[in-house]
This record gives sequence, structure tokens and C-alpha cells, in this order.
Amino acid sequence: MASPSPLRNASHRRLNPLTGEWVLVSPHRTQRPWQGRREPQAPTPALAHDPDCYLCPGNSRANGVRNPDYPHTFVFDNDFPALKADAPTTREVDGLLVAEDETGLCHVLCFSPRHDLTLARMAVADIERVVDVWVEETIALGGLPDIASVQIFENRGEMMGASNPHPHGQIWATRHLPNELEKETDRQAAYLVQHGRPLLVDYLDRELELGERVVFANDDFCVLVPFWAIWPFETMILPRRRIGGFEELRTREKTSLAAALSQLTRRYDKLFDTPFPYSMGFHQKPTDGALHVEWQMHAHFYPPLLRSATIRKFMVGFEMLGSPQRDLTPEAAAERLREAAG
Ligand code: H2U
Ligand code: ZN
Repeated sequence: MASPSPLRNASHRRLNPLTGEWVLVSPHRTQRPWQGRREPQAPTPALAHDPDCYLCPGNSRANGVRNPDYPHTFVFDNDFPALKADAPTTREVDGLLVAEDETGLCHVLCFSPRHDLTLARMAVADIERVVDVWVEETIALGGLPDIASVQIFENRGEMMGASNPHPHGQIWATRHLPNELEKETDRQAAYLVQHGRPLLVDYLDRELELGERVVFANDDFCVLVPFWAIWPFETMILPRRRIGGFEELRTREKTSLAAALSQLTRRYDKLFDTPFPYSMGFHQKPTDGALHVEWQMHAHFYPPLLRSATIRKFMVGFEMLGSPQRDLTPEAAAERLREAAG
């Protein structure tokens, strides 16, 4: 959609080319009366080391195992994993009732020994160590037989169900492609066949030409609010060259990715003057042994906040039963995030 577009002020729907799904945009609804107020800010953890935290160095976890005195990052097998490495290979089909085994590995990654930090408050050099672990985990888990996908993610903040304020993320490696990865793989593969270029390479080229949804860019990565964003301040981090997965990152690109993560999370915190909750994660090429030249790795940030530190967007009603809907346009959200610099 080249601007100015007649659709811009009317309700319309936008296609997500990565999934084939539509989002409803209702820009006129932002003129609705709003009697909002500013809430007291959520306190940030004051302790650098919390003796009651399961993730702090030297402490015992819920199952009694003691964490090492780790100086930077720390990876461990999730003590309550959603997946186990061993399950019989079976598939049961009874008409519409279809089930099959799913196996995999669940790791927890502490980003820092400091209990009171978040990505936004960590030094770029320390975030780079987190990126290094994501590379190592992708290579180690992705290299295992029977692992088709390495899904890296972080749930940040109580609002997103994070169990603990200690900065940490998770890595789930699975035998089958999860839904989102399967959709994105199919759509990127079809686009490559049809256009001869990767979908997200073409997409970023166009966004950089238009500029209106770009939040910021460095030498190797661009952060933007996608044209088809569902969450009010949803963003993507996209590499500027074609990179299928973490193991393809060059040294300089790891630094640039850490810098982009730092800058984005700082802007988020600034937006409502609160530690910004989100679910974020990286999509990368499947580790099923195929080349996957259609794949462009990227991060999705899905933050729920809409208007303030506590007023969030709910995905209910029409959104659960029909399609996601938003009032604030992606262009307006990008502008707000551009303004939240510093
Ligand atoms: P969140 O990312 O949702 O906060 O989850 C953290 C994970 O850490 C969660 O999956 C695991 C939980 O099972 N965990 C342990 O493995 N051991 C513990 O002692 C506490 C939490
Ligand atoms: Zn801690």
C-alpha cells in the first residue's frame, strides 16, 4: 500500500504474507473517548541477588539442584519440561481423531547472573553473550537427529506469565515443526518459487523504501512494526542480508543483533515508563537437514500493552472467533516507538 492510501482512515484488512492470515484495522476507532489515567509504576526488582530466586547463581532450584556460580550466562535442562527426549514413534488415526508422538528438549537460559537486570538494562556486550548461547544451542540441538526446529523465546513480565523476574528465556527443540514455523516455511518457500527472491528480503527492501513503519536500523538489522501487526506495539527484527538461522551469523552481526535488542527493549521501557512485558522469539530455518534457502531468520516481539503500564490489549470476542483486530495503526505505533528514543 503506497501512501497516501484511501484505506488509511477507513476500516480495512491487511494480509500477513508469512502466515496467510488477515488482521482487521479500524483506525477511526482511535477517536473513541478515553478516560484513562496514569497508574503507579510496577517496581523493578531491587536485589542484584535474590536468595529466594530459583535462577540466581549459587541458589537451589525447585528440584533441589544447585545452580553454579555462573559469571555470565547459564543454560540448564528445564526441570519441568513440556517435552521428553524419548517417546515411542507412533501415529494413531481414528477418522478425525489424529495423534502422534512428539519429542524434544526444553532448556532454560539465564541471560545474566544479576537478578535485577532485563535485556533493556543489560550492557550490549552481555547481550552479545546471550546471542552466542543462542548460536551454540541452535547448532547443538539443531544438529541432533530427530530435531526439526529450535525455538528460542522469552516471556517477559508477570503479564505474560513469566514465572520469575530474573532475566531468562527458553529454548524448545522439537521433532516436528510447530504451527507457526510450518506456516512460515510453506509461505516463504512458495514465495521463493514464484518470485525467485526470499519473501522477507523483498519485504524489508520495500519497508526501507517507505520508511513509515521502520523504528530504527543499524548496519546489519532493521526493527520495524510489520504492516500486518496484530499487537499494538508488535515489532520484528529483520537482518539486512539473507541469513537463514543463528549459525550463519557473522561476528559483527552478533554485535549488531545485540545492539538492536538493547535499543528496542529500551524504547519499549520508555514508551509507558515501565518495564515492558512481551513474548518474543526468533524464527529460524528448520534443522531438518534441508537447505531452506527460502528462510530469512527474524525475531517477533508481541507486547500486550496498549495505552499505559496496565491497560493492555485483549485478544477476545471477534479476535478469538474471527480475526485479530487493531485500532492504533502500525504506522502510528512505529512513530511512537521512533519517538521513544534515548
Ligand atoms: P518462564 O519463561 O515462563 O518464566 O519459565 C521458566 C521455566 O523455568 C519454566 O518452564 C523452569 C520452569 O519449568 N524452571 C525450572 O526448570 N526449574 C526451576 O527451579 C524453576 C523454573
Ligand atoms: Zn534471580
